[in-house]
Amino acid sequence: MRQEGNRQESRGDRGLAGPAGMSGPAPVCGSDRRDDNGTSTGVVVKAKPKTKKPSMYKVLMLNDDYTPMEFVVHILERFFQKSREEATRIMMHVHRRGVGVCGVYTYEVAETKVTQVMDFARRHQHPLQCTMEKE
Ligand code: TYC
Repeated sequence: MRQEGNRQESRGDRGLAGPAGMSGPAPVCGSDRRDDNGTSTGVVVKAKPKTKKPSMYKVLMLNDDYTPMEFVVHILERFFQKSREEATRIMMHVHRRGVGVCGVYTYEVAETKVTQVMDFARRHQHPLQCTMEKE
C-alpha cells in the first residue's frame, strides 16, 4: 500500500495551498503535474516579450515648377543616402507624378529629415516642399 501518497492529490486540489502549515510544494504553473514520485513535471512557459514594432512614416517630396532638378537630386543624396542613380530616379518620379517617397523611418527620424530638407531648401531660396505621412 502507498503510505506516502500525495495528500493534496487525494484531496483533489493539486497545487492549491491549503490551511496554514498544510500546503505542499508550490506549483510551477497552472498546468503543474506530479509524477509517481510526487515530482513536479509542470511545463515551463517562456514569458512573451511585450515589445511592439514602432509605427513607420514615409517622407514625401512634392513637385514644384521652380526648384532645380539638380538641387533635388543633391537633397536625396545628402539627406536620404541615395546613390546618384536612385536620387535621379526618385526626382524624375516626383517631377512627373507630383509626389514621391524619399524613405521610410520612425517618427522622430522622419520629422528630422523633413526639417533638414525644408531648412536647406529655404536657405537656398527654393520653394521645395517635404512632408511625412504614417505608412
Ligand atoms: N519640377 C522641377 C523642375 O522642372 C523639378 C523638381 C523635381 C522639383 C522634384 C521638385 O520635388 C521636386 N525644375
